[in-house]
Amino acid sequence: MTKHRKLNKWVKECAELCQPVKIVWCDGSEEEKNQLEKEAFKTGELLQLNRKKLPGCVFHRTAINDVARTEHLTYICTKNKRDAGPTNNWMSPKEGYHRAGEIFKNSMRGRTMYVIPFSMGPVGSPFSKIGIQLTDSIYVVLNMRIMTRMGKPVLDLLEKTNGDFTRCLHGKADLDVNRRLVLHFPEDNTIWSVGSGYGGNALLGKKCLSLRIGSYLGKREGWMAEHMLIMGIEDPSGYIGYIAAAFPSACGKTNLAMLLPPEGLKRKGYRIWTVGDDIAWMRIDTDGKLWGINPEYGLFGVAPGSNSKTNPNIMEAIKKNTIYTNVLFKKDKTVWWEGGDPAAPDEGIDWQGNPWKPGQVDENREPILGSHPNSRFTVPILQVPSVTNRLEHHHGVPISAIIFGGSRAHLAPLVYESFNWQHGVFVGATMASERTAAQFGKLGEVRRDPMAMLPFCGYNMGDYFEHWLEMGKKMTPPPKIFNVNWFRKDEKGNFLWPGFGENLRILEWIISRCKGDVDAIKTPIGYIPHENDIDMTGLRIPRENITKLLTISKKDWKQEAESTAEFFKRFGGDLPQEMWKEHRALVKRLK
Ligand code: OXD
Ligand code: MN
Repeated sequence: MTKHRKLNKWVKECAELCQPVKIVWCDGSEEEKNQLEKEAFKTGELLQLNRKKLPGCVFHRTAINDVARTEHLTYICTKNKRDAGPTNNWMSPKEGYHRAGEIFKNSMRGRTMYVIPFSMGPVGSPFSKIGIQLTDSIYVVLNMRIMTRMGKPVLDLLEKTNGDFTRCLHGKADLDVNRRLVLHFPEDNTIWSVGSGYGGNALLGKKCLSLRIGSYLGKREGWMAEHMLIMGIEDPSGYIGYIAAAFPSACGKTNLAMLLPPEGLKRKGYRIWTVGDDIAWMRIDTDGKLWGINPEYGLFGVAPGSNSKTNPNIMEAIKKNTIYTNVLFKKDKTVWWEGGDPAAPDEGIDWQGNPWKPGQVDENREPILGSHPNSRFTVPILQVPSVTNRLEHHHGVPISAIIFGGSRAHLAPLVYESFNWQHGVFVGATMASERTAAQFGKLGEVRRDPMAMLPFCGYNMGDYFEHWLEMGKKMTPPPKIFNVNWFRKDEKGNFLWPGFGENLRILEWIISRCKGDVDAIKTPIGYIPHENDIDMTGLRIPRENITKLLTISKKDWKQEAESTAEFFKRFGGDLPQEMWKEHRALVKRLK
């Protein structure tokens, strides 16, 4: 119970629909956590991991058909279809409430409904938003406890201000993919997710609130909710420049956000400060500049491929108080995943709960994986050694540069800078990645993912580009916008750039550009660095690699311009004219 009348009424309505045996208001305390874990150990929802080697860590397996976000079951429910735009699935609010309501009906019989008050962003900051999630999953409560600021202080604040909140109703129902829906009602500030226990579908503060509802609120209230990491780059003088960077899912945002400076730059005094690895909320402050916060409080990262070389900071962070999902369970009650360290154990229980040994193959002679490719760890961001000390700062950090990136084997140079904000918005709107062997579909096929927001924009993407353009006009001055491509290959198919910590060399150039310390070469697509301006201290790669990495083929870019025109046509009259203007200007420069 709460003094907040609207909240009480809504919880009551949801309970009438779902019929739980009991309602528990979560306070976020340590005792509550222990109690929930104990219950979940009893039912097998969670397994206790080795208390000595992984103190405070627990293990969870999702249902086998419930291991990733289900974009085809994710909808934006607005009165007018036009407002969801051509890139979102749409349903009318009436149909949405009806269809999901049928699945929610009586779905919590015999279960407890937990009420989770949570704040995205520091509690009480004018940048933050409060949500209340109702759920019948202990796993979800424990994850929300890490991923958000959760519990009594949030409820107290909501009561004190009698404020509004995002209504987030979640239920596992029967975890049947045919009875699963993830619905967003931006006009009602409401999210209904039913039939999935997977993080991206079930932790409603993350993609659903912070990006889909957040982007809608951002448009309405004049700020930006973006699928971006935020990091600070401290140079030897002690100056910290902050960047926000958008990459499509699975392009290494988590690794970049907490990279370890390579030896040569570390010795000079460079340091990285991690603000966030997935989501940025950015506003114009009283100084006319763009400031950003990470609304989350934890990381929900992909385990496979994480090891002490690719991301030493995360390996340190996940040694305690971490929830592991769908990884390999080892005999000594620790965990392992493909591409983890050390090498594969002799045996274990795989993510599906079957006995596992390395080298086993299935009936198609494909290796049987110990961990699911989308297996995850949930860890408090405060455990990351490189975490910023400004996490609780109510205004966040000043953003000097915005970076877009994708994975292009041949087209895009290692880095280029847009001519101005409007051109930068065009660069973001045409962002793309090529499919790798790990993805379903034709190899090398280009997938457009504007600002890495394609699955996460809660309204018409044409209006979203318009909003970006409007924001640019209000800032004095707006941040510079860059594009990076760590994934360029030579004729033989070898990567030209080592990536990982070495990416700092490019971030260093970007910050230098923002400070006005270096000039650059003008090309038809934007400004690129003089080769000598990239700090190569301690990195030995052939000089010709750098030349190749910065080459711009007019022929390839003309082809790219044709492909972006095709993409733009999907938006019809909803696309701002400025985007076509930038397109025409690019084609002209390429002549
Ligand atoms: C994520 C995603 O899980 O982008 O962060 O899919
Ligand atoms: Mn993401």
